[in-house]
Amino acid sequence: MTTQTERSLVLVKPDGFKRGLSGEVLSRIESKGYTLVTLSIFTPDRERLERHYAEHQGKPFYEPLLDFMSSGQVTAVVIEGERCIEGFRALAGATDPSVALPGTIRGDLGRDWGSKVQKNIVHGSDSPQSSAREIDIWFPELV
Ligand code: IDP
Ligand code: MG
Repeated sequence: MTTQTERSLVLVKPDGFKRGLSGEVLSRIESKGYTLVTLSIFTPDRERLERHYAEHQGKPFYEPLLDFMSSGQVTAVVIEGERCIEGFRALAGATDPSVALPGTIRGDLGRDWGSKVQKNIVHGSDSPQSSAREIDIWFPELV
């Protein structure tokens, strides 16, 4: 089977950044064999987050999610490698950190903190379409 090189948008969310886990996340990405294309650290504004999370608008966790994601700095990264979209989702683990398997980023490093939004350390694009859309939002200069 031949596959094309892909790119994925990875975010170390404010919970992960505050806990000093950016390096751990980047280390797992590099240890897996994916390449770092570009990286930026900043506090995202709501306009960018509304675009990024448009699919979740109207859900009960939408406002808490935007509040959480705009609460501090994130490490935004574009990674590259064959099937890295699927591969990083596997590294990240399930959305809910309480059930994410040990060995995954969310399973090893995340937990429930009793908040309205799941604070789960990382974001990763879920499809080539999402990746293209999200890289345009976070790194328009790359597109
Ligand atoms: P994903 O990050 O695993 O792709 P999505 O369903 O795209 O998960 O949700 C985006 C983010 O919204 C999650 O990473 C998590 O922070 C939060 N979230 C998703 N579902 C829930 C929920 O049912 N309760 C609280 N927060 C949620
Ligand atoms: Mg998602």
